[in-house]
Amino acid sequence: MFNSGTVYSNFTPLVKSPVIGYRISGDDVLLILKKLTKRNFSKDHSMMKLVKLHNIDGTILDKCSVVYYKSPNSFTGEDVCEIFIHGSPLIASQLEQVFKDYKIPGFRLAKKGEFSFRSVLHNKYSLKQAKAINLIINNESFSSLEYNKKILFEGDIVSGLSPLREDIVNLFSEITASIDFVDDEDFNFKKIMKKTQIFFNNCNKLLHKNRTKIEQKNICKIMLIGAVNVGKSTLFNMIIDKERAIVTDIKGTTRDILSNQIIVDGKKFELFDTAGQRSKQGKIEKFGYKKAQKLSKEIDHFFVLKDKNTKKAELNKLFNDFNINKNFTIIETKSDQFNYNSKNIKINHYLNREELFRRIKISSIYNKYVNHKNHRLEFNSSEIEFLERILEYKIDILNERDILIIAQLMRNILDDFSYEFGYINNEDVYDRVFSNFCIGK
Ligand SMILES: Nc1nc2c(ncn2[C@@H]2O[C@H](COP(=O)(O)OP(=O)(O)OP(=O)(O)O)[C@@H](O)[C@H]2O)c(=O)[nH]1
Ligand SMILES: [Mg+2]
Repeated sequence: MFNSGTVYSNFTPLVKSPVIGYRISGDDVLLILKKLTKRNFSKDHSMMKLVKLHNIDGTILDKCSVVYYKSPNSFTGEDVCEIFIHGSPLIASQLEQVFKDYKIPGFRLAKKGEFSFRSVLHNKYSLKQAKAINLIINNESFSSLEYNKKILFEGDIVSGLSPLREDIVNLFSEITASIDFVDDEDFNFKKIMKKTQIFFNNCNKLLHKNRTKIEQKNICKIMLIGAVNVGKSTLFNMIIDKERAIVTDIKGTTRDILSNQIIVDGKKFELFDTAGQRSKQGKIEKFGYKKAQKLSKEIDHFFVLKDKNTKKAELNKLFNDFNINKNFTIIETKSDQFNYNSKNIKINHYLNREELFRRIKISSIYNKYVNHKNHRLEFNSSEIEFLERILEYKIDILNERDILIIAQLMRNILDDFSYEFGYINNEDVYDRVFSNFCIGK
């Protein structure tokens, strides 16, 4: 899957930002650093240096921080350097051009997960820990984040699969030891099968307990609806803290659904901005409004926005169109402009985010729909899939009468455990694992 050679990749996105980071790993790191900075780095292990990077023609490419990690004290176990250029995608492309211009044999862009793969190869991390790194980045919930951090920081031993692996090793030893005594009076087939059954039952129990915990809902979906021009997109942008939706005083500005996820006080939300409702919707607007209606089944809570111009009939139509029952909050907008004398929540676009969240009670809305208890997990999602695969052996083994075949099937399970933990190197397994990573990790 991966070849040797020195590899590089950006490890931050290539977008305008304060910094863009590049990582290089392999034997040629010092050579590359020398060419780039025109200075010697061999004694400067792990010190962050402010240096000038040079183009091939000697002109300055950037002035930035560089860290050099001397093998084996690096993430990959190889010589590594990290370069923090100014966050311009153009500088990044110039840097990559310089890398290409060096024409150093084997110096190339890293593949997905190649840095993590190398760290496994050089025993810096186990395969399970490398998988945990990927899951930490892609985590959906705080409970799985905590579980994966535990594996990464404390090692394979804390994985819920470790005790199960020990059970299968013991069971397998007992079965293979008994093979020679099949014809003896002492041979107790029933006893072995009983233990096998207990093993599978235990796997099953753990699987179900943890699967329900992992699948538990951890996001609250809120949709903003209301008449055109009422201020839905303004509120949407305020909540997500980005100028994502276009805001204008033209009625019918938003035509398609926009969605954005945010985390507020550790609580995850998905917000939906929608096309406004009005009697004379344009073709695209109507399409967008219908699309929002279709999505409404998946929505937990609606913010129904109104202002002084909103008619009762318009509100009724919204409640009908979106099939709203008790899951809504009426929000009166533009309170800087209009005087309201209702008990409804009132907002305006001058509020700061903290005050806005307090008024719209975003945190208690979350608690209403999501069980926000942090569960302690014994498995991560990839281990759950693994357990499901192991349980596929159950029926075949428990229905089998030939101890030799049972032993062979048990051997397969044991091998699967070893692949899962990376005790047996297998290119297919590595391929599967690291192809899920992002480039640069
Ligand atoms: N004075 C005042 N104007 C606001 C406030 N909120 C929004 N507006 C203005 O109202 C107009 C419409 O705002 P939008 O957020 O685009 O409204 P919308 O509901 O998304 O509109 P459509 O997408 O057309 O349905 C814009 O000119 C906003 O600047 C507010 O709190 N006070
Ligand atoms: Mg809008």
